[in-house]
Amino acid sequence: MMKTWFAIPLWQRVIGALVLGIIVGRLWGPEAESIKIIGDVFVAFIKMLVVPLIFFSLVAGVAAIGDIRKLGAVGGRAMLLFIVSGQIAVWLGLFLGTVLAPGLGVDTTALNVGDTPPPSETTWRDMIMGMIPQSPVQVMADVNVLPLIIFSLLIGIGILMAKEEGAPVLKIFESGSVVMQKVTMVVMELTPFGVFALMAWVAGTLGFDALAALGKLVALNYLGCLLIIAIIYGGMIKFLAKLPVIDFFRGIIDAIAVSYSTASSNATLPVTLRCARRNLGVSNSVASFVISLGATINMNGTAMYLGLATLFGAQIFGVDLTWGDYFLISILGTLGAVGAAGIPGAGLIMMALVFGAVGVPLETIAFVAGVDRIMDMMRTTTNVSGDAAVATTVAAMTGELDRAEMISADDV
Ligand code: DAS
Repeated sequence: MMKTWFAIPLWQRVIGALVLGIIVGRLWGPEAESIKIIGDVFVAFIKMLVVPLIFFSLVAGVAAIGDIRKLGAVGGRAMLLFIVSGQIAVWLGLFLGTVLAPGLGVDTTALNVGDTPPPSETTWRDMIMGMIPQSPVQVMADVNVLPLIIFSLLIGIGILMAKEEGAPVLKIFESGSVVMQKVTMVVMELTPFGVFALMAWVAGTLGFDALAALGKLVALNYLGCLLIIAIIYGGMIKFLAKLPVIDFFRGIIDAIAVSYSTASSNATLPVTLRCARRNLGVSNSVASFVISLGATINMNGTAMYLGLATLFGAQIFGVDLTWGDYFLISILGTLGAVGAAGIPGAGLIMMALVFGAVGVPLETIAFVAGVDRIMDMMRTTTNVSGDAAVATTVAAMTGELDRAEMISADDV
């Protein structure tokens, strides 16, 4: 029985749990709330992952650069493209969430979610001082992710500068990052049970309005990702790398297929590297540096989703957001995407970071967890396509691209 269960791919178990949860919820009605505790346990385990996952995967990702001098021509261009595309992505998510408002019209009073206290009015000075990890352990205890990300980046850079003397510490973070990914995979095995309970709760308590809103959120997630791939990455290849766009996407088709089915940038990494080197003619050094770093910190599909999902949560729970909140979401959404590890469910984990800062109830995570895997598959495809697009563009700009190697449309 157990063998059969685990023989079924997780995403198929999750979708089955989602459908079954909706059916049971519609039949059971509001009493379905009695099994919500199963979903709450699932979400609690997800929140448990935030701090260790960011800390180990970000330190290991930065330290994997290997040589701080690499942060020069190639690294500088890659980081600039990562940051600019990440900002455009998160603002696209905010735009789609504002204009198409997937969360409007859902009456969540039945969920008895208390009014989330609006975040205390913080001055700019407080915000800047709040970003400094004065007490790293306190920052972790408070799950204060912004200073945690800054602390992690500094540790990674410190390891780079320490060179051989930093090697033992680097080993700890490299294995720690692998261990945390395995722990996350274990937690993700709870997904079908959490999804079943949460979808039964939502369907039984809120009915079709809520399900329709979730359907709209999934559709906007896909629309946002497709716009990023077509416009941001297509534009990068056409106008910066000055290469045929169709040849680029043909060259990464294997990485697209693997990223969509695994919902994991890390699992797709070997395929993305092979596509970049073999089909796109990117040099070994640029491909391994930019794509490995990108798999850790360049997640534009996730950044877009964090903007979109925060507006969804604000809409279903009636939280008014100011322009200052939008700006904060754009910063935290980008940093959340930087901190997210390339594993299934990373975007769901990072939602806690953004919601808390603008007063959106964390119950939104439970509300959307049921459909997250379907969205994660597309977010990951977007993230991986972005890693390949930046590597190809940086290689073309620094003379590290062998155009003769590039797959052409008429290749069989
Ligand atoms: N699954 C993550 C990745 O591997 C993306 C996400 O969860 O948003 O890129």
